[in-house]
Order: sequence, then structure tokens, then C-alpha cells
Amino acid sequence: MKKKLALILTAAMLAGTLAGCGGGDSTAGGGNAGGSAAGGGSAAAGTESGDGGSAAGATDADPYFKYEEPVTLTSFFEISPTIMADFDQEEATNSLFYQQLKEEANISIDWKWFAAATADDSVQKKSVAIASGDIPDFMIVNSAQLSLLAKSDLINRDIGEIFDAYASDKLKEWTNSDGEAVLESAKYDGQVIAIPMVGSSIDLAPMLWIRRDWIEKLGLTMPETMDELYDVMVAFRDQDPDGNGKDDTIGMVFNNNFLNASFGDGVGLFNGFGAYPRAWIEDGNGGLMYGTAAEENKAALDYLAKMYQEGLIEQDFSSNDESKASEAAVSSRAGIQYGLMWNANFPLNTTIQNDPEADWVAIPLPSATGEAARPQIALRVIGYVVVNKKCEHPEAVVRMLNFWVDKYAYSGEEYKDYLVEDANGALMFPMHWVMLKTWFPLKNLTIHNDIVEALETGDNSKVNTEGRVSYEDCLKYIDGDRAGGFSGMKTFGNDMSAFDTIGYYYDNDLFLMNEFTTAPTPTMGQKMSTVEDKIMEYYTKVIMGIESTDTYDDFVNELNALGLDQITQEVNEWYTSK
Ligand SMILES: [Ca+2]
Repeated sequence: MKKKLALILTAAMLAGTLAGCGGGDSTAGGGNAGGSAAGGGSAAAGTESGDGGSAAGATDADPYFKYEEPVTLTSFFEISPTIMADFDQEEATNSLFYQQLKEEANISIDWKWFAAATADDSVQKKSVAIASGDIPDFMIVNSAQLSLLAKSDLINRDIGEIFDAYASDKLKEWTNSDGEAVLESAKYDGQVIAIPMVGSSIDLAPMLWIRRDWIEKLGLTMPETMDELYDVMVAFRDQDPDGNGKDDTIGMVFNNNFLNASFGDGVGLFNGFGAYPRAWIEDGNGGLMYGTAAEENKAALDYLAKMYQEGLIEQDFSSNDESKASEAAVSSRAGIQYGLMWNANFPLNTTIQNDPEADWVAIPLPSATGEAARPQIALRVIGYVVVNKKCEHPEAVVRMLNFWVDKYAYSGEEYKDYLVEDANGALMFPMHWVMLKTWFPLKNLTIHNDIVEALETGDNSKVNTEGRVSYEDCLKYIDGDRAGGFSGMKTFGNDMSAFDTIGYYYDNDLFLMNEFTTAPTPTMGQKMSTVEDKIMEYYTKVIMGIESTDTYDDFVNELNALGLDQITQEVNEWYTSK
């Protein structure tokens, strides 16, 4: 490793003397490009070793090095839809974040274009750049684009080793906390050819939200099994839990896109039966199978069909999308819904405005067997950073990621310097102005743990700046302002909050990870949406009693004929070759 890296750096420096960066105007200052590139390269290598710039000194390079000469890299700026309305190009690119990056690392970015971060705008533009072979010094791509680039001659294939050499401990910790699968997903022909920017997979674990005030009022206990859940739903339907004397409640919120984990979906219910729709799971013979093809789905579907037949879910669920279905929760018509950790922010926070007594809590998924259920999650890579093989300073990309981690990560008082006012006047870190960013998968769970400790000890010194907002919410809630503190308390607090449940999953190692972690296979790209349409059609019919699970084997055969067979074969070719 030591020797190889020295070679790479030497090669990078040499390349720098021969060719400019992809965008042309890469290095400002220094007069001639060759001189400036060499100067930059040896600054990176030399800072830490202090031996005057020998490339060999870079083996344990300083993650916080500063180039002696200014370095400019070209790239693309993608504007998140959430800030599109009042995005100001100048404000974003001249912000303190980029000023400090220049100050501390001597790196600037020359943005080739600004476009909305949507499929038909920036994603499309990047595909065109790849197809035409004209990519900037660095760009962020999705897994399908990465798989195209892997076959091209456009990118620097040593970026994995450059990452190893220059990434700060914290950046490495963040990148690796979801295990090897993250870097594996950027591996082609045994080589890491892109830097994955990670999100949090565990934050997307399904859980059950339930009205504790109704449970208590009816003298029930929290359900741990699917049978107990059924009994609670029946009680919520029949025993007037809202106390208005009217027969106007149902058992559970349920929407027509129920295999998509969000709110009022059914993913957690399937997981309760050991079924993992839309996840690639071990098939018991050393290979992978699509979760939907497994036997366990039948029990989940039979359960849902019974619920439908008995009026525990809305009779018109098949025409209700997420937000339409959630009206049942908001209006206190239903007191149970499967969903995710952010549900307290939306839509459940609205319930308390209509009903000040509403006490939604999160609990781990009930299970059919009584053994702990395993919530399904998938690897979350929010993008892959690729570097143009002509770029003289591939290590600058790692330096920028280190910078992001350092400024965003728990850096105490310094974090506050970067805060800006959003449209509502609230102060927040302008994360959408930063393209090269990655997250600590345990960020939110850590905030929760720190808040719980602070609530118990009264010492809030460990709660970071981001967590302070939620901590204040918890204090408000405990102090009696339940509507004002609901979101923070129910998400991060110490009384059956969403992260109490995620922490329980984490401590007990219950997450079931989708094993397919690479770009879509060819047939997946062509036929998966047809397969998915068929699944939704059949499942919906079974739930409504139009079909029965007696035909499940025929249904699976039909999926195979529609392409699932071929897709499964391709998935297994990838799985056995990795
Ligand atoms: Ca009622």
C-alpha cells in the first residue's frame, strides 16, 4: 500500500505537468500550469512529513493539508428542490463555507453549470456529459451512471487508494459505519473507483406508531404480536377510543402504495411476518431471491385481507395515496399506523393540533411469532463521487470531504459560524449549498442518546448544535407545551420516541439489510417496473378479497415470466462474483 500510493501520487503529479484538468482552467496562480500542479502536489504530500515534499511522505498524509498554490476544480452544482424557490447562486457559492475552504485548503470550485437536482434536469445533464466523454474534474453520479463510467476510460480508478490515504479518521468512520457494503458498492473489477457519499440506512427502519392515550383509556397493553395487534385494532374500531360517542373509528391507516415505507404503509406489517417485499434476501442456498417471491408474504396478505373484510382499514384504501390516507390519523379516526422515524414531524404532529390529548408513541414492530421482528432497510448511498482521470488533484476531492465532515461534524461553537437563516427565519446549516457531503449513519441515533442523557442528568453539554433544537422541544413538551414540543419529543425524546425504537433495533442487531447493493442489472432496468406493477395489482386484489393467496405460486410464476427469473439470475451473477 505504502509503495503503491507513492507511485500513484507521483503519477498524478507527473500527469499534472503534462495535461491540464478536464475543465481546462484548473489551476489559478503560479503562472505555468506545470509548476503550479507540482507545487500543489508536493504541498499535499509534504505538509505532514515535513521533508520538503517527497511523495513517499504522503503515506499517512495530513487530511487537513493546504495547497501552497491555489487549486481550482471544475464541477456541477445541483440545486435541491427544497431550496429552489429562493436559491441565490452568488450567496451559495460565495458563502462562508466556500470562503473557508479556500482559506484553509486553498481549493476553489469552478461550477460549469447550475441545475435543479431532478431526474430530467441535473441527472439528465450528467448523463449527457458521460455520454459525450466531457466530464468535469469531479462529479456526483448515481449507481447506474457509475456502472457506465466503470466501462469508460474517463475516470481515475485509484480514487479508493487516494481516499484511504487522505480521508480523515472521522470521514472513514462515517463512510464505513454501515459496514463494507458501502465501499463494495463502488467497487468494479476489485477496485474502488468512486467515493460513496453515505446516508443513514437505519433511519429508514419501519416502526409502529400507536396512540398511547387510547391504549390507556381502553385498558389495553402495547401489542407485541400480530394477534395482539389485531385485538388492539378491533378495540380501537369498536370501543369509541376518541370518546365522542360515535362509531367513527377504524383499526389502522393504510395507503395504496403500501410497499413503500413512508407513513400509513404496510412494510412493517410484512416484516412482522418475516416477509421482506422489495428486498433481495438470502435464498437459503447461498444465493439471493426477491423478497416478494417468498412464502412468508402469504400470511401477511391473509392478515391484511382479514383486516379489509372486517373494516379495520378503509374500504377505499386502494384510491388513497399517503397523504389522503393520513387524514385518518390526523383526524383521530385511526390510532395505529406503520411508518418511519420522521412521522412525528409529519403527519402525526397535526393530530395534536386537532386533539390536544393525542399521544402517539413509536414501538418496535410486532411479530407473528413473538420473536423480535426484523425491520428491513437498504444501503443508502446518496451519490458516488468520481474524479476525471485528467484531474491533477484527485486528493482535493478527499480534502473537501474532510472539510465538510470537520465543519458539519460536532465541531462545537464553530458550527454556528456557518448557520444561515432559512425562508422561515430559522437558523440552519446550509447543507444544500455543499455538493460534496456525506453523513454519519448514526448521527440521529447519537443525537437521541445525548438528548436522553441530558434529560436524565440535566447536563446538556454533550448535545450538539443540531440536537439542541430537538432538546428544547423535549423540554417544552415536558413543561406542558405538548403541541410545541411534539416533533422533537416524539422523534428524539426519552419516552417511546422513534429513536428509542431505532436504538432498540440497533442494540439488538435486528436490521435486515437488502443484500443487493449495486447498480440495477440490465433486465432490472428494462422489466422491474412491470414486475412491480404486477405485484401491486395482485397484492391489492388479495387484500380486497378479489384474489386469494391460494394462487400465490401461480402469481410468482407469472412474475418470473415477466422477467423476475432473468433479473434473479443477473442479481446472483453479481452476488457470486463480488
Ligand atoms: Ca368514536
